Amino acid sequence: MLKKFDHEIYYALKKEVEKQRYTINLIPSENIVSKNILKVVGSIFTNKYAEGYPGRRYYGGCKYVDVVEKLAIERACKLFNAEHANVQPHSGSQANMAVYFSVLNPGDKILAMDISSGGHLTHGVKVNFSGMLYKTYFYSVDKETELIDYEKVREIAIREKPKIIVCGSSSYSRIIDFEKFSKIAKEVNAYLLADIAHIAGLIVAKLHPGPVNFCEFITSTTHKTLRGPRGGLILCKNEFKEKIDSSIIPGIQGGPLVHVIAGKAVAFKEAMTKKFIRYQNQIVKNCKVLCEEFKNRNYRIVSNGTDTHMFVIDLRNKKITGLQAQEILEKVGIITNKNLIPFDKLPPSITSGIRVGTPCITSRGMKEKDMIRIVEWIDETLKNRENEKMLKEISKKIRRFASEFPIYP
Ligand code: DSN
Repeated sequence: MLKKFDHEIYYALKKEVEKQRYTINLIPSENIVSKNILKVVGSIFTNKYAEGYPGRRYYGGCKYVDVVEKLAIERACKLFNAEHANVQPHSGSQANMAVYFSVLNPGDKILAMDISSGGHLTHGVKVNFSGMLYKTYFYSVDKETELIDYEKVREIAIREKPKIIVCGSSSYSRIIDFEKFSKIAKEVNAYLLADIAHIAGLIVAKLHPGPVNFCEFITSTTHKTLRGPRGGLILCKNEFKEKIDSSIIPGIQGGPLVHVIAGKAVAFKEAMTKKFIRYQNQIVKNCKVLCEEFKNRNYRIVSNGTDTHMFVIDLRNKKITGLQAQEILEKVGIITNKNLIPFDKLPPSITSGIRVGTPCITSRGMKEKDMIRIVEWIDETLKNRENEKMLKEISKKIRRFASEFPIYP
């Protein structure tokens, strides 16, 4: 029994379960997996080594592992209408690394969105391998509209001639026009990589246009809107199949996490159901209400709205930093993450904003009317942040409210 053998880990797990049950999680990159996914990810597939690919492994005993990985590949291709899928990346970062390693040489140029506009560490940030190995150039959102300025992207692409252009983001809340990116990439003879980690579920539900017809490479995580286990995924055209597969192994990974691949396969199957499509629609409906409610209470939303599952709130007019807001909200049981706003003057460790989203709370069954209450509590908390008594009251209400929604959907 874990409780007896390792009480410290048992205790942390018990407290994490309580925390997930009694709090409201607005982190847009997190979600809640189904019991079926939990079951396979916690299964004895974790015991198995399976370096290689189905039918060509470096280990014996891979008969059932092959079944699992083949199913995961077939389902991923069907779900996204892709020619080839590699389901082995341990994370989104590994997926991006494998794409770069498959077609770039050290010193080649990458053009991607800058981090304060919504880009990701692996999109060429200096402190990341992608910024260390490659020459990186960034496009930003427009200062006024805070939308991607495709003309500017084109200008930089023509000037710098990158070998790859990356589109996709961690905090851009608007539709990304993959077709426009594709035209720019073709004009400068660059590869196009769409990192759809955040919006993969929305793409499946056709709530966001899909990139398959426009990009050589697509990377994703499987645990955000897609609601699978923590992991990565690469989709590509058949012509890049060998390059991508050998980029993962032997290039950058060893043994695949078979238990996680099994979880991915189940998640892809779940994503083919009508229930999943309804869920995605509800995510977006909830997010719009959440966003409008913040606007009604005089919060400035980056780009003035959202088309997706998330948005970033600029807190400067509330005289509070992202870090302070994150901490005070956590105190009452609302989990968010501090986030840079475009052209932020504060560092990433402090930030002027917070990022919020609805995948997790929608998985728990919360609806539009619940969004209104959540914004009310956030607003009351930030306004009364010095008032301990008031914070305790709010915290009790949130605990009672959250406990009504299941954490095992
Ligand atoms: N950590 C992810 C997110 O929160 O968006 C990106 O890697």
